[in-house]
Amino acid sequence: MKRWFFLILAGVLAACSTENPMAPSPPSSNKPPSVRILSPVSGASLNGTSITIQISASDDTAVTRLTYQLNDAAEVTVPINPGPSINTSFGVSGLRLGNNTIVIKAYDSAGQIGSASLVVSTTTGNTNYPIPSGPTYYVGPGGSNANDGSRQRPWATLSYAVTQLKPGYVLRVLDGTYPESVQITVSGTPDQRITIASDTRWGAKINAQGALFGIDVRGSYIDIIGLEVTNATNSGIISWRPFNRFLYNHVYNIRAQCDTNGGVGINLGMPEAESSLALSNLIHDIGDLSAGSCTRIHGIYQGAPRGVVQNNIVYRARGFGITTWHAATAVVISNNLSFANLYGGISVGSGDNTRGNRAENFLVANNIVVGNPRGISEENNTGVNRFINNLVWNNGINWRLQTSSHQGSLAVDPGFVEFKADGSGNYRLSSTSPAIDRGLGEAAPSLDFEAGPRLKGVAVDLGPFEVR
Ligand SMILES: [Ca+2]
Ligand SMILES: [Ca+2]
Repeated sequence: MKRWFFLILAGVLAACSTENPMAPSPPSSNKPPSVRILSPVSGASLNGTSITIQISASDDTAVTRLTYQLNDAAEVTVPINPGPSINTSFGVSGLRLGNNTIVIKAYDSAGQIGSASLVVSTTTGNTNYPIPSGPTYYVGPGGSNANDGSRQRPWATLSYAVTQLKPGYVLRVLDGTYPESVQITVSGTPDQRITIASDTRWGAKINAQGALFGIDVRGSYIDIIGLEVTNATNSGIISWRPFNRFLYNHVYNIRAQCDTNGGVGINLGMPEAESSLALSNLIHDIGDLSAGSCTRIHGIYQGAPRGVVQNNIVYRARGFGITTWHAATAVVISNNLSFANLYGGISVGSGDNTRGNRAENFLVANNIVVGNPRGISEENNTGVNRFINNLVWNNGINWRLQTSSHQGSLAVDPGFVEFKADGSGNYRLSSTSPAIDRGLGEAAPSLDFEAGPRLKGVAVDLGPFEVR
């Protein structure tokens, strides 16, 4: 049995190995190298965003260079000692959700190429999200701002790297700690957004070291993806301009004071910051909890028209988990989980408004709001809003609406795998949860908190995780 297994395996590997038909005609005595991928097997499925690949390569003279290409990105050179026979393993990171194609090439001194390829798929692990393609640059620990920004020669600081970005560019932030407050003044365009993405989810850690802001976005059409942000004293992330998006980030330990400035985890509170998106972020411990509640310190703050707040997990803010104020109107707040905040779970309101509008035409749906003094409320200047299919449970008062009514609400235990108020629980829905398939499709984004499909089963689930 072992023998036929290895024969089949050898056949598969041979089928994956191809010679480059475009190579110049060599002397007949000099043949191209050959490459075999020893692991993983093609078609492998894995969690996470990086893998180790083991290969062997050989040549009749010597293999002089080895490279890999991930999903048609630029070739990356793998360090080797040239020789007729190479056995080595190397890491490939930055895998995207779903299928990834990796092509490995071995060169000989005549420039002839042998190659092999494999396809691996990543599942809905905790570290996945899609990163767009485009001209891609890198910043990483041990880099230098005198480098060219390639993966092999990354820049050193985010503050420098962001000044090099143009519309359509992607900046990948390699895993490590960045003791910086990063201000972004460049802008993308509607068709050519600028992306700043951690190479793996939460692997790139921005420590603001007591500065007001961790990430301070003064441009437009900017996407911030997958970063950890801590130790700001006003806002972890703040956006001053319209059309910015904040996805899959982890913002916590924001040491805001309960003064007139207050503080926020993700601050989209400026009346000019319209049409901004906060999706699938984890936000917690905003303000000094031991000092009690404060209505100026929140998890996510929307202050402009047409914002979207979806799939976020927010807990332990001194004020509201999610709140709107200033010129907020026609905001969508859906599929969030907000718990254990010191003032309230989700509030819809406007005030101090320079644009003359009020909080109306909101869609607040599919949220789970648990264990706050107030569950879901309307505050100050509000009109008619839609509150549909929300689950509110164990709040001091579940509902406090003033100009709207709610439909399809549940007031039952959501049936998490494990609820803990300190954030150490597992907030996926258990198989018997009443929140499964209870969501309004109109309000749901296309992906869930883990960048898995938002719709499974007959309808979307409530809260940030789609479980079945
Ligand atoms: Ca050769
Ligand atoms: Ca479902």
